[in-house]
Amino acid sequence: MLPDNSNFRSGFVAIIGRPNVGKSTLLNRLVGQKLAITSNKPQTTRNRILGILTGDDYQALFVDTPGIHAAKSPLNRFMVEQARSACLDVDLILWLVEADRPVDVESLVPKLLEKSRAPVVLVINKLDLVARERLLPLIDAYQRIFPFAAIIPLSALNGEGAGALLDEVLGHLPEGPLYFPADQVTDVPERFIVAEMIREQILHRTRDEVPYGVAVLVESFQEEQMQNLVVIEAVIHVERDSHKGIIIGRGGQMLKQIGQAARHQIERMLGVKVHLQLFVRVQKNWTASGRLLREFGYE
Ligand SMILES: Nc1nc2c(ncn2[C@@H]2O[C@H](COP(=O)(O)OP(=O)(O)OP(=O)(O)O)[C@@H](O)[C@H]2O)c(=O)[nH]1
Ligand SMILES: [Mg+2]
Repeated sequence: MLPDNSNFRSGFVAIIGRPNVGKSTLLNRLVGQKLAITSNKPQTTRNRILGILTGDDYQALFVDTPGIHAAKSPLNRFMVEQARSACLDVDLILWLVEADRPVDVESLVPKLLEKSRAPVVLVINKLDLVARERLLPLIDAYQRIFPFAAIIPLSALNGEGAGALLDEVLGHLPEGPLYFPADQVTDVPERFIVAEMIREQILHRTRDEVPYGVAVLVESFQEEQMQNLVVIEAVIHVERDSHKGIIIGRGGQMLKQIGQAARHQIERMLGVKVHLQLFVRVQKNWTASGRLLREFGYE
Protein backbone atom coordinates (compact mmCIF):
# COMPACT_ATOMS: atom_id res chain seq x y z
CA MET A 1 0.00 0.00 0.00
CA LEU A 2 1.22 3.50 -0.75
CA PRO A 3 1.85 5.71 2.28
CA ASP A 4 -0.82 8.31 2.90
CA ASN A 5 0.87 11.55 1.89
CA SER A 6 -2.12 13.81 2.23
CA ASN A 7 -0.71 15.36 5.41
CA PHE A 8 2.78 15.91 4.07
CA ARG A 9 3.79 19.54 4.29
CA SER A 10 6.57 21.35 2.48
CA GLY A 11 7.59 24.83 1.52
CA PHE A 12 10.26 27.46 1.03
CA VAL A 13 11.51 29.62 3.89
CA ALA A 14 13.75 32.61 3.10
CA ILE A 15 16.25 33.76 5.73
CA ILE A 16 16.95 37.45 5.27
CA GLY A 17 18.49 40.34 7.19
CA ARG A 18 21.41 42.72 7.31
CA PRO A 19 24.94 41.43 6.83
CA ASN A 20 26.55 39.58 9.76
CA VAL A 21 23.38 38.95 11.78
CA GLY A 22 23.89 35.16 11.67
CA LYS A 23 21.78 33.97 8.72
CA SER A 24 24.26 31.38 7.52
CA THR A 25 24.93 30.18 11.07
CA LEU A 26 21.17 29.69 11.44
CA LEU A 27 20.90 27.80 8.13
CA ASN A 28 23.65 25.41 9.23
CA ARG A 29 22.01 25.00 12.63
CA LEU A 30 18.58 24.23 11.16
CA VAL A 31 19.91 21.72 8.65
CA GLY A 32 22.40 20.26 11.14
CA GLN A 33 25.30 20.47 8.76
CA LYS A 34 27.72 23.09 7.49
CA LEU A 35 26.48 24.21 4.08
CA ALA A 36 27.09 27.95 4.22
CA ILE A 37 30.34 29.58 5.26
CA THR A 38 30.30 32.09 8.13
CA SER A 39 32.62 34.80 9.39
CA ASN A 40 32.65 37.83 11.62
CA LYS A 41 32.93 40.07 8.54
CA PRO A 42 29.83 41.47 6.90
CA GLN A 43 29.01 40.35 3.34
CA THR A 44 30.31 36.82 3.76
CA THR A 45 27.51 35.16 1.79
CA ARG A 46 27.25 36.15 -1.88
CA ASN A 47 24.82 33.60 -3.30
CA ARG A 48 21.53 32.04 -2.32
CA ILE A 49 22.11 28.70 -0.61
CA LEU A 50 19.39 26.11 -0.17
CA GLY A 51 19.32 23.95 2.94
CA ILE A 52 16.89 21.05 3.01
CA LEU A 53 15.45 19.64 6.22
CA THR A 54 13.28 16.56 5.81
CA GLY A 55 11.20 14.97 8.56
CA ASP A 56 8.65 12.15 8.56
CA ASP A 57 5.84 14.42 7.44
CA TYR A 58 7.55 17.59 6.21
CA GLN A 59 10.27 19.05 4.05
CA ALA A 60 11.41 22.58 4.87
CA LEU A 61 13.49 24.32 2.21
CA PHE A 62 15.51 27.09 3.84
CA VAL A 63 17.11 29.72 1.64
CA ASP A 64 20.12 31.53 3.08
CA THR A 65 20.75 34.87 1.38
CA PRO A 66 23.39 37.61 1.25
CA GLY A 67 22.95 40.42 3.77
CA ILE A 68 20.77 43.31 2.63
CA HIS A 69 22.76 46.56 2.45
CA ALA A 70 23.03 49.71 0.37
CA ALA A 71 24.88 48.19 -2.55
CA LYS A 72 27.18 50.22 -4.76
CA SER A 73 29.41 47.88 -6.78
CA PRO A 74 28.05 45.44 -9.36
CA LEU A 75 29.01 42.50 -7.11
CA ASN A 76 27.12 44.03 -4.19
CA ARG A 77 24.11 44.76 -6.35
CA PHE A 78 24.10 41.11 -7.43
CA MET A 79 24.20 40.06 -3.77
CA VAL A 80 21.30 42.24 -2.67
CA GLU A 81 19.28 41.14 -5.69
CA GLN A 82 19.78 37.53 -4.60
CA ALA A 83 18.23 38.38 -1.25
CA ARG A 84 15.41 40.42 -2.74
CA SER A 85 14.39 37.75 -5.20
CA ALA A 86 14.56 35.05 -2.53
CA CYS A 87 11.60 36.73 -0.81
CA LEU A 88 9.34 36.23 -3.79
CA ASP A 89 7.33 33.04 -3.99
CA VAL A 90 8.25 31.71 -0.56
CA ASP A 91 5.86 30.40 2.07
CA LEU A 92 7.55 32.12 4.97
CA ILE A 93 10.20 34.75 5.60
CA LEU A 94 12.51 34.73 8.60
CA TRP A 95 13.87 38.22 9.25
CA LEU A 96 16.96 37.86 11.37
CA VAL A 97 18.12 40.67 13.64
CA GLU A 98 20.62 40.85 16.48
CA ALA A 99 19.60 40.91 20.14
CA ASP A 100 22.53 43.14 21.05
CA ARG A 101 21.67 45.89 18.58
CA PRO A 102 18.96 48.55 18.76
CA VAL A 103 16.11 48.45 16.26
CA ASP A 104 17.50 49.62 12.99
CA VAL A 105 15.09 52.28 11.81
CA GLU A 106 17.08 52.81 8.64
CA SER A 107 16.79 49.17 7.71
CA LEU A 108 15.98 48.39 4.11
CA VAL A 109 14.35 45.16 5.16
CA PRO A 110 10.84 46.34 6.15
CA LYS A 111 10.44 47.99 2.74
CA LEU A 112 11.21 44.65 1.16
CA LEU A 113 8.84 42.80 3.47
CA GLU A 114 5.97 45.05 2.53
CA LYS A 115 6.28 43.83 -1.05
CA SER A 116 6.12 40.18 -0.09
CA ARG A 117 2.90 38.30 0.56
CA ALA A 118 4.45 35.65 2.80
CA PRO A 119 4.08 35.87 6.57
CA VAL A 120 7.18 37.10 8.39
CA VAL A 121 8.68 35.69 11.58
CA LEU A 122 11.12 37.96 13.37
CA VAL A 123 14.08 35.98 14.67
CA ILE A 124 16.10 37.81 17.30
CA ASN A 125 19.48 36.09 17.11
CA LYS A 126 22.54 36.17 19.38
CA LEU A 127 20.43 35.72 22.48
CA ASP A 128 23.57 34.48 24.24
CA LEU A 129 25.00 38.02 24.11
CA VAL A 130 22.29 39.84 26.08
CA ALA A 131 20.60 39.78 29.44
CA ARG A 132 16.96 38.66 29.28
CA GLU A 133 15.61 41.96 30.54
CA ARG A 134 16.95 43.70 27.46
CA LEU A 135 14.82 41.51 25.25
CA LEU A 136 11.34 42.78 26.12
CA PRO A 137 11.88 46.40 25.09
CA LEU A 138 13.45 45.18 21.86
CA ILE A 139 10.49 42.91 21.06
CA ASP A 140 8.19 45.79 21.86
CA ALA A 141 10.04 48.13 19.52
CA TYR A 142 10.06 45.65 16.66
CA GLN A 143 6.36 44.96 17.09
CA ARG A 144 5.70 48.59 16.27
CA ILE A 145 7.35 48.44 12.87
CA PHE A 146 5.82 45.32 11.35
CA PRO A 147 2.94 42.86 11.93
CA PHE A 148 5.02 39.75 12.54
CA ALA A 149 3.45 36.28 12.58
CA ALA A 150 5.71 35.51 15.56
CA ILE A 151 8.83 36.77 17.30
CA ILE A 152 11.39 34.18 18.33
CA PRO A 153 14.60 34.91 20.22
CA LEU A 154 17.35 32.34 19.80
CA SER A 155 21.04 31.69 19.53
CA ALA A 156 22.01 30.20 16.19
CA LEU A 157 25.47 29.71 17.64
CA ASN A 158 24.60 27.52 20.63
CA GLY A 159 21.22 26.29 19.39
CA GLU A 160 19.08 27.65 22.23
CA GLY A 161 15.61 28.42 20.88
CA ALA A 162 16.19 26.71 17.54
CA GLY A 163 13.58 24.06 18.35
CA ALA A 164 10.94 26.71 18.98
CA LEU A 165 11.77 28.31 15.64
CA LEU A 166 11.47 24.99 13.85
CA ASP A 167 8.05 24.37 15.44
CA GLU A 168 6.95 27.81 14.26
CA VAL A 169 8.26 27.18 10.74
CA LEU A 170 6.51 23.82 10.45
CA GLY A 171 3.24 25.47 11.42
CA HIS A 172 3.53 27.69 8.33
CA LEU A 173 4.29 25.00 5.76
CA PRO A 174 1.38 24.27 3.43
CA GLU A 175 0.49 20.79 2.21
CA GLY A 176 2.98 19.96 -0.47
CA PRO A 177 5.17 17.34 -2.09
CA LEU A 178 8.60 15.99 -1.28
CA TYR A 179 10.55 18.34 -3.54
CA PHE A 180 13.92 16.64 -3.02
CA PRO A 181 14.98 13.12 -2.02
CA ALA A 182 14.83 12.76 1.76
CA ASP A 183 18.61 12.39 2.13
CA GLN A 184 19.51 15.47 0.08
CA VAL A 185 20.63 18.50 2.13
CA THR A 186 21.24 21.12 -0.55
CA ASP A 187 21.05 21.76 -4.27
CA VAL A 188 24.38 23.57 -4.60
CA PRO A 189 27.18 21.49 -6.10
CA GLU A 190 30.00 20.15 -3.92
CA ARG A 191 32.43 22.19 -6.00
CA PHE A 192 30.70 25.38 -4.93
CA ILE A 193 30.92 24.47 -1.24
CA VAL A 194 34.59 23.56 -1.68
CA ALA A 195 35.32 26.98 -3.21
CA GLU A 196 33.38 28.65 -0.40
CA MET A 197 35.33 26.76 2.27
CA ILE A 198 38.55 28.11 0.78
CA ARG A 199 37.10 31.62 0.68
CA GLU A 200 36.02 31.23 4.31
CA GLN A 201 39.59 30.63 5.44
CA ILE A 202 40.67 33.76 3.56
CA LEU A 203 37.89 35.74 5.26
CA HIS A 204 39.13 34.52 8.62
CA ARG A 205 42.73 35.51 7.96
CA THR A 206 42.63 38.79 6.02
CA ARG A 207 41.16 42.22 6.62
CA ASP A 208 40.37 45.64 5.17
CA GLU A 209 39.43 45.35 1.52
CA VAL A 210 41.27 42.07 0.83
CA PRO A 211 38.44 39.62 1.65
CA TYR A 212 35.92 41.63 -0.38
CA GLY A 213 38.00 41.31 -3.53
CA VAL A 214 38.46 37.53 -3.36
CA ALA A 215 36.71 35.00 -5.57
CA VAL A 216 37.57 31.31 -5.54
CA LEU A 217 37.00 28.95 -8.46
CA VAL A 218 37.53 25.20 -8.39
CA GLU A 219 39.25 24.39 -11.66
CA SER A 220 39.49 20.65 -11.29
CA PHE A 221 37.98 18.03 -8.99
CA GLN A 222 39.23 14.49 -9.61
CA GLU A 223 38.09 11.48 -7.64
CA GLU A 224 40.79 8.83 -7.32
CA GLN A 225 38.51 6.05 -6.12
CA MET A 226 41.23 3.43 -5.79
CA GLN A 227 43.01 5.62 -3.25
CA ASN A 228 39.90 7.07 -1.60
CA LEU A 229 41.25 10.50 -2.47
CA VAL A 230 40.00 13.65 -4.16
CA VAL A 231 42.47 15.91 -5.94
CA ILE A 232 41.28 19.51 -6.12
CA GLU A 233 42.84 22.49 -7.87
CA ALA A 234 41.42 25.91 -7.12
CA VAL A 235 42.31 29.45 -8.11
CA ILE A 236 42.00 32.36 -5.71
CA HIS A 237 41.28 35.48 -7.76
CA VAL A 238 42.21 38.82 -6.19
CA GLU A 239 41.73 42.39 -7.33
CA ARG A 240 45.24 43.74 -6.83
CA ASP A 241 48.90 42.71 -6.89
CA SER A 242 49.27 43.77 -3.25
CA HIS A 243 46.41 41.44 -2.28
CA LYS A 244 48.14 38.57 -4.00
CA GLY A 245 51.19 39.21 -1.83
CA ILE A 246 49.09 39.24 1.33
CA ILE A 247 47.34 35.98 0.51
CA ILE A 248 50.54 34.18 -0.36
CA GLY A 249 52.29 35.63 2.68
CA ARG A 250 55.94 35.58 3.65
CA GLY A 251 57.55 32.47 2.23
CA GLY A 252 54.09 31.23 1.19
CA GLN A 253 53.06 30.77 4.84
CA MET A 254 49.63 32.39 4.56
CA LEU A 255 48.59 30.36 1.53
CA LYS A 256 49.79 27.22 3.26
CA GLN A 257 47.64 27.96 6.32
CA ILE A 258 44.61 28.73 4.18
CA GLY A 259 45.09 25.49 2.27
CA GLN A 260 45.54 23.33 5.37
CA ALA A 261 42.52 24.71 7.18
CA ALA A 262 40.30 24.52 4.08
CA ARG A 263 41.47 20.96 3.38
CA HIS A 264 40.36 19.81 6.86
CA GLN A 265 36.89 21.26 6.28
CA ILE A 266 36.60 19.76 2.81
CA GLU A 267 37.74 16.35 4.05
CA ARG A 268 35.08 16.48 6.75
CA MET A 269 32.41 17.26 4.19
CA LEU A 270 33.49 14.72 1.57
CA GLY A 271 34.53 12.00 4.00
CA VAL A 272 37.68 11.19 2.02
CA LYS A 273 41.26 12.40 1.94
CA VAL A 274 41.79 15.54 -0.08
CA HIS A 275 44.80 16.82 -1.94
CA LEU A 276 44.26 20.56 -2.36
CA GLN A 277 46.35 22.76 -4.60
CA LEU A 278 45.81 26.52 -4.55
CA PHE A 279 46.87 29.17 -7.05
CA VAL A 280 46.52 32.94 -6.72
CA ARG A 281 45.75 35.12 -9.74
CA VAL A 282 45.21 38.86 -10.08
CA GLN A 283 42.08 39.97 -11.97
CA LYS A 284 42.07 43.74 -11.74
CA ASN A 285 38.69 45.11 -10.61
CA TRP A 286 36.78 41.90 -11.28
CA THR A 287 34.04 43.00 -8.86
CA ALA A 288 33.03 45.62 -11.45
CA SER A 289 33.42 43.51 -14.59
CA GLY A 290 30.25 41.94 -15.96
CA ARG A 291 32.20 39.26 -17.77
CA LEU A 292 34.26 38.21 -14.75
CA LEU A 293 31.29 38.36 -12.40
CA ARG A 294 29.53 35.89 -14.69
CA GLU A 295 32.62 33.71 -14.91
CA PHE A 296 32.87 33.61 -11.12
CA GLY A 297 29.22 32.66 -10.70
CA TYR A 298 27.86 36.07 -9.68
CA GLU A 299 25.36 36.71 -12.43
N1 LIG B 1 27.37 35.23 19.88
C1 LIG B 1 26.74 34.81 18.77
N2 LIG B 1 27.33 34.97 17.59
C2 LIG B 1 26.67 34.51 16.50
C3 LIG B 1 25.40 33.91 16.58
N3 LIG B 1 25.01 33.59 15.32
C4 LIG B 1 26.01 33.97 14.52
N4 LIG B 1 27.02 34.52 15.22
C5 LIG B 1 28.28 35.08 14.69
O1 LIG B 1 27.98 36.20 13.90
C6 LIG B 1 28.92 36.30 12.81
C7 LIG B 1 28.18 36.36 11.50
O2 LIG B 1 27.54 35.11 11.27
P1 LIG B 1 27.09 34.68 9.81
O3 LIG B 1 26.25 33.46 9.96
O4 LIG B 1 28.25 34.62 8.89
O5 LIG B 1 26.17 35.94 9.43
P2 LIG B 1 25.36 36.24 8.08
O6 LIG B 1 24.12 36.92 8.47
O7 LIG B 1 25.23 34.99 7.28
O8 LIG B 1 26.34 37.27 7.37
P3 LIG B 1 26.43 37.67 5.80
O9 LIG B 1 26.58 36.40 5.02
O10 LIG B 1 27.64 38.51 5.75
O11 LIG B 1 25.19 38.43 5.49
C8 LIG B 1 29.83 35.07 12.94
O12 LIG B 1 31.00 35.48 13.62
C9 LIG B 1 29.01 34.12 13.77
O13 LIG B 1 29.77 33.20 14.53
C10 LIG B 1 24.80 33.75 17.87
O14 LIG B 1 23.70 33.24 18.06
N5 LIG B 1 25.52 34.24 18.93
MG1 LIG C 1 25.88 34.54 5.43
